[in-house]
Amino acid sequence: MSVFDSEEHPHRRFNALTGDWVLVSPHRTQRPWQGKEEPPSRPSLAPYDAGCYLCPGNERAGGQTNPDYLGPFVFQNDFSALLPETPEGRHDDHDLLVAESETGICRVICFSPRHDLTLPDMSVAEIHAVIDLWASQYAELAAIDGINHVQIFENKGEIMGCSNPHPHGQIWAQKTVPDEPAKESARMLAHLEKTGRTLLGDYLSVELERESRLVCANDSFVVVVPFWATWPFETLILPRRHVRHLNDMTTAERGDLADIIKRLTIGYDNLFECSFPYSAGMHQSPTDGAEHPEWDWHMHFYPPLLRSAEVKKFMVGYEMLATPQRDITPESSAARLRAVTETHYAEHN
Ligand code: H2U
Ligand code: ZN
Repeated sequence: MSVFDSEEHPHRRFNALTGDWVLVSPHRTQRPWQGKEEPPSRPSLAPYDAGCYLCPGNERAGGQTNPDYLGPFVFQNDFSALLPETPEGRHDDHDLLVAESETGICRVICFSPRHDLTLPDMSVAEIHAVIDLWASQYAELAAIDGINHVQIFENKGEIMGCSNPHPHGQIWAQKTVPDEPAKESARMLAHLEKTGRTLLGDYLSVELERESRLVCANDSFVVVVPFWATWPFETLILPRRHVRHLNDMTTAERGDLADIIKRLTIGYDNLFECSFPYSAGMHQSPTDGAEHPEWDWHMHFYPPLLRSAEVKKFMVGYEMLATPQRDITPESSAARLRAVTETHYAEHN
């Protein structure tokens, strides 16, 4: 038997941030593909669309009219999944049938008045303005009694279930800390208690030392394909300094965050020459009033594309029933992402 080589042999990797495992099968990347193929699409859009419910001056489904906004614009989601006035209550008359009421607030953020842009098309200054709005929204929602977690995210692309190409994201703020950040929170706290250092601070140190999973970096942030990545081109933005949430960042750091988001999303678009779909979002310290010294702000990008704009990864079969699995290794994904130019491919001609 030969010696174990993680570039060649099936293995599983531990996600130190959540405690989950992922199965990695690098030997499978050569397998033939006869699955679903769809034509690539970079929709050609007008800067303003009279039928868009997010464009300035247009009416939304709820009957409200958007103002003639010039920069990022936030409004309450007309179809909020969480509502502030839900009565408190609990059903636990049987151990196996437990339910409890949940309260919260859902908002939508338009990143730009322009219907035809996406984050990589926007300037660093324009993305900085979005980050400032994310930061003030986090602070405003955190200050509300009974809001203990604020989830900021973006669904991009039809295949991610995004309802509209107008650049926008969402905020769901709620009473309980949801499962993913709760798992991270517990692991971060255990690491701090054990070592006196933060988990993601230590993780960044080892990634900077190893280099094989680095994608790009600037003075304040580093992008890696995490060691435990599940999605083919999943990435994680890590801060170089201990910051628990956006409001711990200086103005210069927020500018650097805008820069790194622009470069990363340009790289994504270039990888398969399309408007690259993903779900992305940041995790910040819970807003339950505690200090949370264990928490480091970070941002996840979960893109579904596998080998081209036509081939998407599905989490099905073994992954639904057992554990997530990937073929291409995180190290080769990082190498491919590093190699794509930082000039947007659509500007080449
Ligand atoms: P997605 O594209 O990720 O689905 O987000 C769009 C959100 O916008 C969605 O949550 C809301 C939907 O409820 N929305 C409004 O608040 N008003 C509208 O007029 C249409 C859509
Ligand atoms: Zn629009």
